[in-house]
Amino acid sequence: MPAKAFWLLPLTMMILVMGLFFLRSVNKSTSDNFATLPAPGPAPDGMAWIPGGWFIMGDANVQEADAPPHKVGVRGFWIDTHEVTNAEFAKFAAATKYITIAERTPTKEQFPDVPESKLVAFSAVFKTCVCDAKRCDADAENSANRPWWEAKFGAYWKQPEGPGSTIAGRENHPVVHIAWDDAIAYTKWVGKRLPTEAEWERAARGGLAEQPFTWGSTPQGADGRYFANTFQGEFPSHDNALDGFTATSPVGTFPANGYGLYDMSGNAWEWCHDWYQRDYYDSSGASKNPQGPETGDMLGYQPQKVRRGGSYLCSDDYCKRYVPGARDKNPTDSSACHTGFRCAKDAK
Ligand SMILES: [Ca+2]
Ligand SMILES: [Ca+2]
Repeated sequence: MPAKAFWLLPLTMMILVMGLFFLRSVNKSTSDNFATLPAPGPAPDGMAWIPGGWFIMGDANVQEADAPPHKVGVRGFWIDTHEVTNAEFAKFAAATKYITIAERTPTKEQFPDVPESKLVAFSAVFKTCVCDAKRCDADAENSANRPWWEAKFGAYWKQPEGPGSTIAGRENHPVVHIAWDDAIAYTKWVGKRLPTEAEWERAARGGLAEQPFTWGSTPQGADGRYFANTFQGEFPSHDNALDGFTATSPVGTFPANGYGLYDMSGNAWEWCHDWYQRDYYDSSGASKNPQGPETGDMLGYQPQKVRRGGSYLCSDDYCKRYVPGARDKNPTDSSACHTGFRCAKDAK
């Protein structure tokens, strides 16, 4: 065989293989380019379009579980512009006669170590207390053991502070004392779903890249300006309420982020679809439309789901988790005075 012919076959093969790789990369970059997709139609009532695209998810400066920041892509989707309110949840409860987890007597399976006589319906209510929060945090085996939490009989969404309290006058505040299972029941009723953790963070960042806050880089309180309902002062002993609120605030009180969403920082924590694993980001890497791990880290006997955004109890001196990259978690049946949700919806 002539020398030229001898090289012709492998050369042709090499060109073919390179061509295939080139075509594959062109297809990949086209299909990954979610960002150019416009809203598929008029926004459903009370929702905003979050354009798909790649973004840097996570935060290296708050907790280990939020790091490392990594590249994630999500498809475009709809999300509620505000947290689900008491008025909205009341319609659902009236129409379906739904009883929230906080109203139900817990079972022996949920709390195997609690005597049956002490199993009563309850929810977690915050109480001001004088203690060293960081020291308490280090000593507590789990979040329920921290002294600023009280397992309060009779506390639920209609009685946020327990028996005798009411949501009258707070119809436009986020509904709280909502367990993950309750949020799912509501989303099904309204024909929506919970956002994934990646969708939630994409939405919270409001189109800003790698900024510490949902509104940019200006700290809370700079020049007396407050961008979210959080906790000022010394946690958990004294809330100065320089932002105007010691508990929940009406949704939409603070400025919207770049996508027109309110309270993505603070006010009420918001449940997400995903199971929570503390080290999930170590293994998840760059991914498209991540749905979270197969199950969650355990708290006692139960795996935990993700919640996001922080609440009116987040403070700079103890828990700065009102930033868009910070994560939190709780079991699906746990509820508290600072936890609610908002809904998402697929583009159809
Ligand atoms: Ca506040
Ligand atoms: Ca919120």
